[in-house]
Amino acid sequence: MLLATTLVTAAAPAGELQDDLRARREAVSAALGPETLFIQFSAPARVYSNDVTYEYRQDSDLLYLTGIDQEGTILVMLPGNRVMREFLFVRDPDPRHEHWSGHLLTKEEAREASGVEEVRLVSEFHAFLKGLMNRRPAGKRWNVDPGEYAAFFDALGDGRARLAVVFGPRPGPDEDLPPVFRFAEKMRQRLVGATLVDATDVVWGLRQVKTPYEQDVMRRSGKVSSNAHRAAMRATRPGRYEYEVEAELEKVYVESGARGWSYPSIVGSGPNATILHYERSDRRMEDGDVLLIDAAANYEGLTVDITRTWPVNGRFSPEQADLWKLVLGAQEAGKEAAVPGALTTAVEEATAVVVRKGLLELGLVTDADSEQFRTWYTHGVCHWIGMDVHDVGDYRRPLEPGMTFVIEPGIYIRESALDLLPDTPENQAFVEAVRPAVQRYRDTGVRVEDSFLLTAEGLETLSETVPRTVEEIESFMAGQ
Ligand SMILES: [Mn+2]
Repeated sequence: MLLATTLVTAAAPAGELQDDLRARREAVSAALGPETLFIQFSAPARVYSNDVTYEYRQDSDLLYLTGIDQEGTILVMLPGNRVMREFLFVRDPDPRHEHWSGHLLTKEEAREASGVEEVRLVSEFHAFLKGLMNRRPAGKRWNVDPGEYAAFFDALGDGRARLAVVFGPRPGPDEDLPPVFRFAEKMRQRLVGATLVDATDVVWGLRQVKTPYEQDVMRRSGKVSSNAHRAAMRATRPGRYEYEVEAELEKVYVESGARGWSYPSIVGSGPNATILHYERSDRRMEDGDVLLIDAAANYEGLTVDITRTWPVNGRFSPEQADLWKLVLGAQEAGKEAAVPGALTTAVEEATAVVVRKGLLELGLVTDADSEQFRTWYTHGVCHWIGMDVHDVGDYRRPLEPGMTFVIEPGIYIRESALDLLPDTPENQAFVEAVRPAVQRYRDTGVRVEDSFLLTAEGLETLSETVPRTVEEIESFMAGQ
């Protein structure tokens, strides 16, 4: 409920967000056309244990279009309507619920927070839909302007109407239908005269290019997460536990007004730095380890994504510095490739060129032109960021100003990676040749990840204040 509360208490500039939300909805409406009914549901609460739920996480698309962070909210848009093109359904007043779980938005508060003029109670939703199906809508303003819904009703009568929802990824034939698919199926049987259309590309395509308002929030979000990384760097020393550093990191989120993390913090020292999604954070950090932290806050509903790897004792060993400089160089190459009109695959490819060559120089591969480098360079490096840390958006779409993304090359020297290779004569020769270098670099993982906003002038780094080079990190950790 944080976002909605923030809006009502006007911590954000009054009206700026609401203007943005309105423009987002208008863009969706324009793309869907006047014969379409668009419906977007909020996310359900999810059970953590027995009668305890997880902290509520709103559906990103509903949040994007309404700014309402409350369960039981539904957005309906009828772009062909004359006046009431947007309807917001919110939970009915419930004093007992408010006693146990806090304030529920009144219709007026929901109207102010979202900028949707027509707010109704969710208990009216089914009657509203039944009215649409029968071309005789319920609602107090029906008699005022009987032609309000004419465009949609005419389309329904002629069999041209469309029901649009964000389907998202399709489930496999043996998987259960997600709720939006079940809803669409019910509607298909009852909303005679309408065909189902998928609004995923429309909504996710919009989310892919951040509005000026969102860009400002991304900058603030980047600052909070950058401060957290700095605090974590300063809190690191031999003998402390990973969870102690994690506490210092996440403290910065909360005291900055962020709700918390946007994904569970990855705080891995020593061999744990080679585990991509390490979550336990229970190891004692030793002199000579690196610590890899991949973490970011959910701030006003938007997140960046930052990773740094630093020496626990404040000084990189020669081997650690070799690998760190290699990923920094790869990231630099990726940044140069991240220009308007380029594809993210070009960014990936630019980093790989540097990594292939660097691994050959370190003796970790024997053939820079082969796929050997994938033994140590195991994941993609460029993804969108926004409301979700791996944000929605088409990777076939060329980069354009307003897009936000990360470049995150990482190298992980796990000896066991050699055991995964198919047992062929070529691989046996490869394993034999690289074994000494693997011994030298074993159990070391390094990843550098910065968050970027592409502007017409070039890349803006949203994580700029986090020390990055060997020299920057060492002098920062020394307290200089
Ligand atoms: Mn990432």
